[in-house]
Amino acid sequence: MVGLATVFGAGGGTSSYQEAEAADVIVMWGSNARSAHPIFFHHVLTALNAGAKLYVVDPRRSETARFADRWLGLDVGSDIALSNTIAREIIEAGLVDTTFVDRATTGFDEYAASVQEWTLERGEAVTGVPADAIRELAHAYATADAAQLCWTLGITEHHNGVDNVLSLCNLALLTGQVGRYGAGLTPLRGQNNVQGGGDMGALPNKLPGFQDVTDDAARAKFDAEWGVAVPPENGWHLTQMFDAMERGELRSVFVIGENPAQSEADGRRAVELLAGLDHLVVQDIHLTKTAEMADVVLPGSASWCESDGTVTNSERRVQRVRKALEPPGDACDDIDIITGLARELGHDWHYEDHEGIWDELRRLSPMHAGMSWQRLDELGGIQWPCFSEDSLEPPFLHGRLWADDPAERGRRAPFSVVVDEPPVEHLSEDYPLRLTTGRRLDSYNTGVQSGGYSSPNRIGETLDISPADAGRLGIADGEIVRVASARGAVEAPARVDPGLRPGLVFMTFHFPDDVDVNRLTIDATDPKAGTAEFKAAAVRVDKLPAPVAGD
Ligand SMILES: Nc1nc2c(c(=O)[nH]1)N[C@H]1C(S)=C(S)[C@@H](COP(=O)(O)OP(=O)(O)OC[C@H]3O[C@@H](n4cnc5c(=O)[nH]c(N)nc54)[C@H](O)[C@@H]3O)O[C@H]1N2
Ligand SMILES: Nc1nc2c(c(=O)[nH]1)N[C@H]1C(S)=C(S)[C@@H](COP(=O)(O)OP(=O)(O)OC[C@H]3O[C@@H](n4cnc5c(=O)[nH]c(N)nc54)[C@H](O)[C@@H]3O)O[C@H]1N2
Ligand SMILES: [Mo]
Repeated sequence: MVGLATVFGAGGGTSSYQEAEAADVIVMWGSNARSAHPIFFHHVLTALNAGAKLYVVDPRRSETARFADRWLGLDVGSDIALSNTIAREIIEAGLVDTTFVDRATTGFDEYAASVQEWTLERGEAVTGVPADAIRELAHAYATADAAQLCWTLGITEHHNGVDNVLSLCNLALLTGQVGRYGAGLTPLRGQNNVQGGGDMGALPNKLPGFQDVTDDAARAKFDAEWGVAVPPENGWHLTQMFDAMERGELRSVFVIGENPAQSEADGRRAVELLAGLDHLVVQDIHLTKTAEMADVVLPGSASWCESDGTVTNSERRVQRVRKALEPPGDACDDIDIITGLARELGHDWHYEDHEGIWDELRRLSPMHAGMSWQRLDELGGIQWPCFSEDSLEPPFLHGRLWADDPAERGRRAPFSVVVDEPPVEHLSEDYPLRLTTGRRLDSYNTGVQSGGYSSPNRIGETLDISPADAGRLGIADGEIVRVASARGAVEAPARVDPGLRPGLVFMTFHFPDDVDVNRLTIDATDPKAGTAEFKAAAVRVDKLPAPVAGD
């Protein structure tokens, strides 16, 4: 979101899901939507059935790549090298949308000069993707009537995730593939409501509606509504919190709906720091590994189908959720726990109902002002921004960039010069293989919510390895191996996967009670977004010694 906000001024995807169906070229870059975003991928499949072309940029031949017209299997962390090469090819082939660039962007000349060194040959050498595939993607994207560029964690979970995003925005600016129906930039969000969390100000530098914490005028509105003085300083994001724990500056933590003991990179460090806190409070619907460490557990918060409210999905669409079941036992809604705590702390918070909470947001966040409960019901959901009750904005953002009148066009979108930087942890003789981690369709994050489910097709944690590396190391499919990084080691059965290129291994993090994969990952972090480099660690894989006869 930081990257998109830098270029376009708004930290949200530019298009709606439905628009994928109107695209004639779709690029899924570091996104395995077939497994992780099946609803969105359904729209992609509709487009493919209608003749659209799909390009997938992923080090693995993922489930999504299996549907691709062309799969670009690049080396982990070489995305900027690839996008710069694509940009140079677009420029050299005369495929730049010069009208759009002249009207709506800044910094083209400097950017064009910066990618000049990225010939197809150099691109191939650095990324491992054949030059003809890079050329094909460049031409298809630039000449499409409407092209969608979608990305997820393969782009953002790197030490330079923001630069990765900026490098993809550059491609859209170069070709005018943004601000029109069907064309756009689509970052797919994680949970059903992670966008909503951001909208509501669950970010260290933002108030609800993405208003800056450091903006005096914005804060004044909240001070008046809430009857408190909102602190004017930005807070810490997740990885900065762990650094602050290490420095002893953060002594007390309140976790709501997260399981950091198992989801943080460099898990052993994370657990040590959580264990060393003076006070840890966890509010969760399950007794997680993090909750087991807590001084206070606020249990039994009601799950999503047992409470009312809204969620905002990746296409910025706010939808109501309604209570379908009564919560079990004494379980309470999260909001009741939070308002109850506020009252204990001496603030007289009370709301008549969920609509009352929503109306407070509408008073404070201009981009939500037009979304009354009634309209949300009638329309079945509304995308932000929605400034007034009589307006409905177009389904995509930044159409203004195409306006004939310069005043209407407003702020231009800047190109960004971005420099290729390999992952923080280099491969070495001791740790010669690249480990990337990610998801499978049938499990969810740290497994808290999907752990109980079993089916004959479901496999637990595995170390996925290419046939070439397995052969070289004498590892058979299903054999238990030891995987070690500079931070820790785990054991897991090997799974020989022909979709992996030599040098690359893959694990999920869905079964941490059996195999704690985050003991291996590195917590190198992008300072701009606070996202850890879950996608690139250096590891070694060893066969376990054969059991001694008679054991
Ligand atoms: N079934 C299921 N769905 C989920 C989730 C789940 O756990 N299970 N989790 C949800 C959450 S929280 C999120 S954030 C999303 C994540 O959704 P995705 O980001 O799509 O899922 P991942 O598998 O983490 O990573 C996507 C791909 O990035 C690739 N990749 C790794 N390194 C690189 C690289 O250097 N460059 C490029 N280009 N690609 C790379 C991986 O091979 C992988 O296929 O999924 C959400 N949906
Ligand atoms: N190795 C590796 N590690 C990763 C990643 C990776 O790709 N690789 N991805 C990272 C990413 S993108 C993410 S998002 C994180 C996910 O990391 P986490 O968010 O820590 O993992 P989850 O398992 O989704 O935990 C969510 C918790 O919320 C609780 N919960 C669900 N609904 C409610 C509710 O209504 N109220 C309350 N109070 N609690 C509720 C669940 O019971 C669960 O304990 O993992 C990160 N870690
Ligand atoms: Mo996520």
